[in-house]
Amino acid sequence: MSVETIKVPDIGSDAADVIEVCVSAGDIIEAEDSLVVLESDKSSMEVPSPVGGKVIAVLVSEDDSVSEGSVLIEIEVAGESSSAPSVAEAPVAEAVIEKPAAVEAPVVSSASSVETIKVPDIGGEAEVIEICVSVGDEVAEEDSLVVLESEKSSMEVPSPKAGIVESIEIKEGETANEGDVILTLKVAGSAAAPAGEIKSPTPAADAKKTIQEPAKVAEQHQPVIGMTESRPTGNVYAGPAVRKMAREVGLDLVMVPGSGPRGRVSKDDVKAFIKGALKNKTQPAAQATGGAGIPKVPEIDFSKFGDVDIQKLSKMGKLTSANMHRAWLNVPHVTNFDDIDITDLEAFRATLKKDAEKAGVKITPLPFLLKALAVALKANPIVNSSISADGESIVYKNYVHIGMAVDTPAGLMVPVIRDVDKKTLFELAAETTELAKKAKERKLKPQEMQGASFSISSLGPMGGTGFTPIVNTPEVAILGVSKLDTKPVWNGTEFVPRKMLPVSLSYDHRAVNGADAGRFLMMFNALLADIRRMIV
Ligand code: CAO
Repeated sequence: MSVETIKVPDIGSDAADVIEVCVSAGDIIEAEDSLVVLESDKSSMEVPSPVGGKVIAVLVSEDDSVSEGSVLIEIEVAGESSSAPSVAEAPVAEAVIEKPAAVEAPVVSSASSVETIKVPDIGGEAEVIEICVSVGDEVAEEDSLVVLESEKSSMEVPSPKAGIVESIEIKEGETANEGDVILTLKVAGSAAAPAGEIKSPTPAADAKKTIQEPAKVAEQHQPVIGMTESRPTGNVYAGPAVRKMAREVGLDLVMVPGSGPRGRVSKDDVKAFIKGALKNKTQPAAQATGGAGIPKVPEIDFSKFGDVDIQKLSKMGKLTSANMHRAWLNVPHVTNFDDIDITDLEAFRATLKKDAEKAGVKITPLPFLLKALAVALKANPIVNSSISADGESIVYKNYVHIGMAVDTPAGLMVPVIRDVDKKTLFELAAETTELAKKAKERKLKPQEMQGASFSISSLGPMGGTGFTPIVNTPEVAILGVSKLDTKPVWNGTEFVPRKMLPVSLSYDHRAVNGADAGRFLMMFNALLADIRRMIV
């Protein structure tokens, strides 16, 4: 056992701020894991551990100012002490320069409008591990051109100017030294620029900008879904150990959302991404259609912006979340909207109140909606179907079981009213009340939540003027019901007040097309507008 003390290496600047501490006391780390990220006025630098072991003391905090030789971390190294570097100095010399390139960086000279970009001072030989551009590419200022890596360090060389890549003078795998030509760049709109102007290194402020933008880079993951081969990893904020790990498994780091501060990609992010990708691969084809390659939303520490409370999701909440996500990813949703004139229905409902009371039930508009749905579903069987798991067939159901979304303190539950087409209005009223009560008291049995062929989500008075419900796949459609309102309706000669019920039908466009949905909704509308049609 020995204790290694890691100090700040030569950072080419008098002082630097600790902008990130990547380890805590007690952490077991491997050689090359990042310990801290330092940022001077000119550069950003990750200090990797030269040895594996246990962190026993972290001697700096974020925002501390440090300089060459300041003590950062103490690491207890397992095994014989003689095999490890004595103390401090050795690892200091091995510090990784992660993104300082813009500062010292590209040595540039000009020939008319063509700039020659050269390898900056990287403290010795480095291997070209990645060329991030191709001939003809249009690059913006600070876009990464190449990634260089020495035995212990990794560095991105950003473009000092916007322009078009004219030629690339190095190859991946080659060894590069300071002054070697990387590429030539035709600088857009600067043909008249005097040669001397572009010789000046990229200003420090710009360098900082490059360094401080990895969060943006993380956001940029969004549009690259599915682009596994073509995007360079150059713009990814990750340390050399992580890059090495990604290279070893052939992973393009641009695909991996970074969960670290400022979007930094960690080894854990890489592992989680690979696990997720493998899981998606092993899922049945029908389920895997949506999830593969969807990048994770970057983790944000909201407490940085204000006081927060964190509450664990209930089992129910997690289940709902997973179901919603699966449905959203797998189902191409379309929603049709309609307003239904239920003035006459409401008048009839009022006349039923006493009878309903006698029968011990409460009659809301819901049982009417269910009855009309049953008729419309039987007449439009595609809306009451499912796509088979292999995606090869449509399964038409000769039963009408309707799932009813119920808002409960524990979350959303969807008990199922079976054989809706065979039940009376009062039976449906009694059953919806009973199932909603059971849901709210968490007394539903699993079988009472299974087997729906269609769903309804009645937000009623809370429903506003319309919403787009999510199809409860493998069902292919769901009806959303919004708030009943009295509105002026033109009857051909005048505007008259009518009770209008807004509804929305979301459907799986793989099974139900717009005309199917339109026909269904027209029929449903007509049935409710004149409920006598239900017995026709
Ligand atoms: N517009 C205006 N008022 C309506 C209405 C509508 N569309 N639908 C029902 N109402 C009225 C009812 O008539 C009742 O009025 P009274 O108390 O004056 O008689 C009142 O609103 C409350 O009705 P209810 O909610 O008790 O009964 P319901 O049959 O309409 O609905 C249930 C039952 C279980 C569906 C409902 O309670 C519920 O939980 N809805 C929320 C569903 C949900 O969360 N969906 C979202 C899922 S996706 O996140």
